[in-house]
Amino acid sequence: MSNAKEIAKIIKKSEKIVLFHHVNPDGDSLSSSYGLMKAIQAKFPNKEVKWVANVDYIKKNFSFLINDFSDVIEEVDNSYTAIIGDNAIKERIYDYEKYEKAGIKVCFDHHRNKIDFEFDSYWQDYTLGASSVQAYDIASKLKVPFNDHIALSMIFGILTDTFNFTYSLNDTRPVKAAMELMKHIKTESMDNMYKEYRKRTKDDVAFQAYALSNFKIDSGIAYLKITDATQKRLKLSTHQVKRVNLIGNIEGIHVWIFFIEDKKNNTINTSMRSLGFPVNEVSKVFGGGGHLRASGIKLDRNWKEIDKVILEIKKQLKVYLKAKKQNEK
Ligand SMILES: [Mn+2]
Repeated sequence: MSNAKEIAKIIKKSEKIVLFHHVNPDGDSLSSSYGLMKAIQAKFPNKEVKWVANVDYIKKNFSFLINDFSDVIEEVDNSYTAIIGDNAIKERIYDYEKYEKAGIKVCFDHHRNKIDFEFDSYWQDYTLGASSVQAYDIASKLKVPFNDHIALSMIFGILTDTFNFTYSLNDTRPVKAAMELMKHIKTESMDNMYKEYRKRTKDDVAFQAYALSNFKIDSGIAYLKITDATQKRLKLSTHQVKRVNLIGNIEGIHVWIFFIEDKKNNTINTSMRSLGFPVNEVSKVFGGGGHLRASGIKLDRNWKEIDKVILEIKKQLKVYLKAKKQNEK
């Protein structure tokens, strides 16, 4: 198993480096790719440090943070060292065909899944709330001269993946990394980032109203089915409706789920959250993955499939609650 020091060493030795993000990048994926790229560039201005990126997607969703795409490249060959963070699944790399061509392959990730592609260096730490903390560790091993933009680009993933530290619980590492980065961030930049990131459209609010009035409760499980027709009616994309925590943390509820129909890909995308019940164990049964308290599955597009998931949760929840009760005695 690799670590920040080893990855920093590889970066030092490489003259050409290319960063990758995962499919549909979130804040953590962007901090682990774009943020780390900016950090490496600042430290090594003579190295060629590039990015493979889904420009349209990022422009559409993260223009408040990223609007310079001059480092995006279309071709990768074996003269490059490729780095992917926040993901160790081949299928989820944007895009794996290019990653595969690199001469040296580096991966750092905070998911529980085992890596499923060839690599030269792999650092997995699933106890961390965000891969951006790993990216920060690598950058600090390299003694990067942080500035406002680099620090903001790296803290973004820490704040979003830990939900402002509520998911990282008493782990001091995300807080420490954020503290160090924050020293370089201007108040206006932080303010603007939060304002933009938390912005809700009227359509978002309409969806929230829908979600809160239509979710179902069954034996300690709260869930909402979001059909393609509903998404069309509420003018939302499958990506925008991924706000499962809208129905989270309700008293007496152990698991909360969104079942989102994705007509284009012929799937029902399932997002599960919990307060400690290992939802990733349920995901595994259906070929999904993720974290203990946050996990997902891609089901076939047949609403009967969701009954199977609910049934499996009921089965596992019974065992979990029984064990928990015994522990409390
Ligand atoms: Mn992440």
